[in-house]
Amino acid sequence: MKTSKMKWLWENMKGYHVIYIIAIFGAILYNVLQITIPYVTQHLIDLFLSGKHAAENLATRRDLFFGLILAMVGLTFFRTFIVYLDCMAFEKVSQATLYKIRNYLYDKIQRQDMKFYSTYRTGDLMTRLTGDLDAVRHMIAWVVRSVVESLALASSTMIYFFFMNWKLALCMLIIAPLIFLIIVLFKNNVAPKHRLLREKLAVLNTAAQENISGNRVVKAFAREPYEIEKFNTCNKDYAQTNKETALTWLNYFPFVETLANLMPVVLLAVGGLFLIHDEISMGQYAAFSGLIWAVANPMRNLGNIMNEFQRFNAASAKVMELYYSEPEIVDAPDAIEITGRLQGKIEFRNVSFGYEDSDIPVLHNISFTANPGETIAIMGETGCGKTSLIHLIPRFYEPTEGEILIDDVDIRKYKKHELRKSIGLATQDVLLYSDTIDGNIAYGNASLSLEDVRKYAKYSAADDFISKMPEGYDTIVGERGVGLSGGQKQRISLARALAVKPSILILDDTTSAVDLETEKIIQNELNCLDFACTKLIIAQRISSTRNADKILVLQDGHIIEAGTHEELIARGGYYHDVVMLQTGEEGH
Ligand code: DGT
Ligand code: MG
Repeated sequence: MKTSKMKWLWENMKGYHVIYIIAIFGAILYNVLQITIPYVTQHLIDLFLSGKHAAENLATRRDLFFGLILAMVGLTFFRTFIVYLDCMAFEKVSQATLYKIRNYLYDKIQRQDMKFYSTYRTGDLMTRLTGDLDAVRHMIAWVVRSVVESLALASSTMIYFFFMNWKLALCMLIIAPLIFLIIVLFKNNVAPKHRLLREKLAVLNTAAQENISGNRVVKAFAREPYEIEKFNTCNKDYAQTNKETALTWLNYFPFVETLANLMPVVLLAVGGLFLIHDEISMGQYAAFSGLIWAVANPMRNLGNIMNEFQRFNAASAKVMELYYSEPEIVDAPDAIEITGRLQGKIEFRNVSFGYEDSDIPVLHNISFTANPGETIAIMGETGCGKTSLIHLIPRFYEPTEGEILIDDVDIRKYKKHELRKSIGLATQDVLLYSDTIDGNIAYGNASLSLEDVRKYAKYSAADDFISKMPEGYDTIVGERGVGLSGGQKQRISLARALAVKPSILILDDTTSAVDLETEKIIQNELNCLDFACTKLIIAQRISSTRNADKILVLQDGHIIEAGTHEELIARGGYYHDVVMLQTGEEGH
């Protein structure tokens, strides 16, 4: 990562730089104001209480006496007011930055390739969007402010001390280097712990997320006790790491505390001697003593600040990784717009493919052509590469060799977004959103009227069962389509794919869970759609492939047979055997 974390943060605070700098100056101001009270006190003491002319001054300069007291009260109010405004400013900037980064990250995630989603686990991504980002916000709102406060308070006090008596001030500073040394040692020790803690949180979130999404499997296998135990282990692990991280400071704290507590001792010893020798006045001694906390406390606070800083360090590294991640499949600089509707001609030319994270090739030298309006059926045993093949068309993945052309143009030359809009895809693993059925069908085309939604539902033989539901198209389906049968979900997913009026319709085992009767209805409907499209249909049933213009049989990533139903039966190969098997068993 090229950009440093603080620079990255600063860049993301764009639009709020001025207010943030004002807020920082505000923090300096209200801390410097802290020392005005002891300053006034010092004068009060020297002039009116313990000085040589105290009694006389009290009698003759009463207005100054009250003036100084009034100034003290006024300054206190003024300071509180600034503190208030300052807190608001820090909060505002941090929230606004958080909002901006979170939106940006979400956007980034949306635009990633399929590979990204198999690399990052959902729980980890959620941690980045929540806990990690909060640590980043905390940096803006609290850590920076605390550093400024501590520095402003300690340094303005030290300046004041130096002005009163530089020798005494120097004596008090002797302790500072030792405290800094301890803080550096602490930092080196705690930094890896924060990184580990952050990892454990992601593991914990992943465990919770996977378990909640997979609740049906857990219940089906009665694995609740196992899952509870598994989560418990993660939770314990996280709690333990959290405790260890928090307790790290305790190893250093006694030394810092002892050193900080030595300050008043130095003041008492050296300051006392100076007082006896009239090097400082009683008022000055009182000022030293009244302000010693303003040097000691920031030093005590350094541990806390360092802790939070390391938390930010670990979290921001994760956030920035996502922030700067780029999809690998991008538009070419001269990518062409798809102006009208695509004809829908698909051509695979010697396409080979393998997933990056595995060495096993999945597709070998695939070549075929689907002419506009044709139906191509793809068949083959499970794991032979059917889904992988169709995922190359919307450029979810890039072929390792060969090229894919749509309307005689290499798909890499199209704008990715537009290419995908021309394709209607009903995936094998149906996912419906927690929305109404109407909303789910119109997902790719939000401007669709209910009438049109119904039309597409009719094409996919879904209108009947949807209309029978008490709330019809307004029925809200649960997360991932809970509340619907497998076949019902498939039909809604088919309607969704049709609703974008694609030039290319891809159905990945979309009718596998519907009964033969309904499947037949769907096939008839697909033949009389009110728009032209090329169809690629992955199916295992002969009833789905029979009427295709071409059937491709895939085996271990190779096309082993290609032709029409009749041609392939005549060939007596794999397809022939499947036909025999299915018609024999199904009695057709
Ligand atoms: P199906 O749906 O069970 O009938 O099988 P197909 O033909 O759709 O198989 P497909 O294309 O999903 O998988 C082909 C091979 O590729 C199989 O060995 C599993 C592997 N594979 C699938 N998806 C991924 C992936 O995301 N990453 C890796 N590394 N391998 C994958
Ligand atoms: Mg598949």
